[in-house]
Amino acid sequence: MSTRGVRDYDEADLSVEKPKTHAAGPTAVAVSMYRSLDRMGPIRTAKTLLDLNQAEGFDCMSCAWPDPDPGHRHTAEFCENGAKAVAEEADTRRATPDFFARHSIAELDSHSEHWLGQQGRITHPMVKRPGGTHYEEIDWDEAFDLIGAQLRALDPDEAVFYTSGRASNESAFVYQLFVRAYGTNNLPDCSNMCHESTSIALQESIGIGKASVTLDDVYDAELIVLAGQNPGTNHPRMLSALEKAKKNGAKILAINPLREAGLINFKNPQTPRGMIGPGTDLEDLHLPVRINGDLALFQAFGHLLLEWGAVDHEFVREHTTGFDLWKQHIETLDWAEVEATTGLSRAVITDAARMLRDSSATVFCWAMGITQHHNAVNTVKEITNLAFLQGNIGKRGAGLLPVRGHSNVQGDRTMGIWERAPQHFLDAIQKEFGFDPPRENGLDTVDSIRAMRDGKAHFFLGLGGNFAQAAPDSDVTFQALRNTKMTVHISTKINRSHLVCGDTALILPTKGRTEKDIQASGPQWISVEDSTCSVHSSRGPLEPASPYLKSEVEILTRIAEATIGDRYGLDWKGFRDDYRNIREHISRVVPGCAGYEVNVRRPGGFVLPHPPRDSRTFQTESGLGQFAVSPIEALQVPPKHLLLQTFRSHDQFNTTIYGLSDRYRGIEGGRRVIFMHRGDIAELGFRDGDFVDITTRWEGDDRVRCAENFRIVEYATPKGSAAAYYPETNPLVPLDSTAAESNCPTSKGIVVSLTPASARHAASGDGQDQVRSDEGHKSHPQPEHLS
Ligand SMILES: Nc1nc2c(c(=O)[nH]1)N[C@H]1C(S)=C(S)[C@@H](COP(=O)(O)OP(=O)(O)OC[C@H]3O[C@@H](n4cnc5c(=O)[nH]c(N)nc54)[C@H](O)[C@@H]3O)O[C@H]1N2
Ligand SMILES: Nc1nc2c(c(=O)[nH]1)N[C@H]1C(S)=C(S)[C@@H](COP(=O)(O)OP(=O)(O)OC[C@H]3O[C@@H](n4cnc5c(=O)[nH]c(N)nc54)[C@H](O)[C@@H]3O)O[C@H]1N2
Ligand SMILES: [Mo]
Repeated sequence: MSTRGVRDYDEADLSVEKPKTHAAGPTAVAVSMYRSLDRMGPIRTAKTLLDLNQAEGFDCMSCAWPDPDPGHRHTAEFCENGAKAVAEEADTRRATPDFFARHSIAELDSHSEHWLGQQGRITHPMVKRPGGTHYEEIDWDEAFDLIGAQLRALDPDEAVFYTSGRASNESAFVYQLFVRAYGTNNLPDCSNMCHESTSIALQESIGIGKASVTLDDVYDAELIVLAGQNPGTNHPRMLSALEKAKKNGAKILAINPLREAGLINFKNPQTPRGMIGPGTDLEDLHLPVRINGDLALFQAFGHLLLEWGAVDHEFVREHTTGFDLWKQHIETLDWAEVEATTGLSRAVITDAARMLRDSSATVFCWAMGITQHHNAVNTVKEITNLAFLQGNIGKRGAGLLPVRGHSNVQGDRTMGIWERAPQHFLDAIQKEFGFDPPRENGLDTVDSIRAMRDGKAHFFLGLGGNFAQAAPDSDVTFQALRNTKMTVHISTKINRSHLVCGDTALILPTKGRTEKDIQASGPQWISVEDSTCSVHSSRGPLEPASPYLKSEVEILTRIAEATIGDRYGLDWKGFRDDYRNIREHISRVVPGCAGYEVNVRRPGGFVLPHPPRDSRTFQTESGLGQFAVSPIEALQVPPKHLLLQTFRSHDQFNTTIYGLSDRYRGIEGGRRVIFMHRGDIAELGFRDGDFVDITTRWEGDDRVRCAENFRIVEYATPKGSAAAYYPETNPLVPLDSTAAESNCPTSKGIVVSLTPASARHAASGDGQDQVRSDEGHKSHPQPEHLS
């Protein structure tokens, strides 16, 4: 049995309390300040936090939630988790060549992701040579030469170029240009594991894969639907927007297996009411949907709205196609199937549908609870059907709002980081640079893993991110990466991906968004796009963590020079010397970016065009909004099995584990927990507090996937629906279990069974490197392979 148990705490330190019924408030401020001062000290704390999300400051790297207009920002325009993200990057600790000399790669690999991140910022470029046991310092020039030589020895389609959504527009544009000039479209990104289902669905139904609202629409909405999203933790600044909407009279409908604290009540730290008063109640109705019940639920809403005649006939007639077919399908709805799939009664579904009926301006928000399922693309299309039905597109206070994850994941796509970039984008590249980029689709994340596993790709470059730990099926992904000739990571801090290496492995340390970037022509700034298509500039206030760091643009252009030299006359030096040269090309290649340099420098930036939002026009095949018909598909769960969703705690950013406090859900001092319904615990013969191993049941292959030693926590989740944290549970997500059409891993819908833990209280470490968790507990690093 192959398992991997990343443990960074001692079970004895894990405590479970009652979940909270409000988010933010004084505790959030205290935690922000404590973490910031602890990691950065007082001067850097003041320098960074006062600059964060200000018009002339830097963009928060935590999430992609939009900023208010420049005139309406607070002195402290950030949230607890934004402060933690800044503290994590502006960390004063350093992982120097000396550190790497003291710790072999195997030893580092025995530590948890939390511990790795605590070692501080990487200061020098590092290499692991073939057969080597340690990373050693390498000269930048030699590093670029090694990469260039390796890439020139390969067929371009044998190389994989990954991007994590923190990269700026400038680095993303340069990166995709290099990769295409080199000769491949193998540009997988984190979006492939995230909102890909949204992009595919919206592209088909409204002709553009992005949100159709502005922040003002959220403020003006009469109803806000929050489906499969936990804003209190993952988009905390969204709570201020929801509060404002509530003050303006909006209602909130939350659709989530869990009653997340951030959906219940918000204590806004910017207001006295939030600091010492009762806060603002947010949700008006919470539907504790069974995992993956959303498609059936949205169809039931459609059914009731049709029955009640709550239809914007003019919008449907003028702007959409496919209504009649959809209507026929929806009218035959089987309520018994809906109730079984959603775990909700017809009565409560009807209450929720009334909220839709009574609203003339609804904003639909969603995130990973919707997109990471087998039927995710269809679910997003069903949300869009509902928006069409009531004309909630291109109308004030209404629209579709897929809430993006990484702070610039949307911008990276706009700049061409896409393994299936549209032909018109490739045409524009050809026209601008005079070479014909490859036209066939490249590999996405899952296909890249398959290609490396099968010996068809031999090179992996990661522009940020933590591919090894973020991708599904950890054992398969690790093996795939280890199969390669070379892995290269452009990173700020040590993570698992540096330890799961190819024959040669390179770590290229880069400047983060908090840091100054000075090039030949002087200080540079970069630009990013948020969830609502708003593009603006960002400049860091701090001195870089080490004098040896290079910016992402510098690193990428040097790799390009070392690989393809001046092929096609591309002026890589000009790009890095002055980022204005990059933006000039962006202004001619990327749709909607004419005048980019000027527009993006305006305070608050500019908003990219969005035809459905701006003029109710749809660049779909039919030129109209496309109603879609989808069969209800329910995940089949055999007796004695559960559906497991893998989600985020309040103290992490994806694979970066800030600390061990999932405060809102009452978990402190540990992460290996599985949240379960009381009835399931009893029926499976366990008790709250028992330790279990989790095993995946999947028909796609006969591989046994197991994650060991999780403590059962009784929790208010629908019967049959369980939850545990990512990335500890990634070994359980089968590589080939992906969403139809989008190929996004089904991280929110895994069928699992539980057995009593086999490795309970395994050896408690070597005693040398005690990890200090943020709550002051002592915990011990433990071997990851517990067998
Ligand atoms: N602090 C912080 N901020 C972040 C991140 C982070 O890790 N930390 N990550 C960033 C990234 S990349 C992303 S993509 C976003 C993620 O933001 P979210 O999508 O909010 O993240 P998850 O924790 O995956 O939470 C998904 C929510 O969906 C619910 N859910 C699970 N399954 C279902 C289902 O079948 N139906 C419904 N209706 N709900 C379901 C879960 O209970 C949970 O509340 O956040 C971004 N912002
Ligand atoms: N089971 C399960 N798996 C999931 C998910 C889930 O919900 N469940 N969610 C999926 C989602 S939504 C996403 S987006 C992916 C996330 O996948 P990734 O984006 O690959 O992962 P992150 O953890 O965000 O990447 C963190 C690393 O980025 C590097 N980094 C930080 N700042 C910078 C910078 O400024 N520049 C550079 N170059 N590097 C930097 C640091 O070295 C850090 O270790 O994971 C996916 N995987
Ligand atoms: Mo994401």
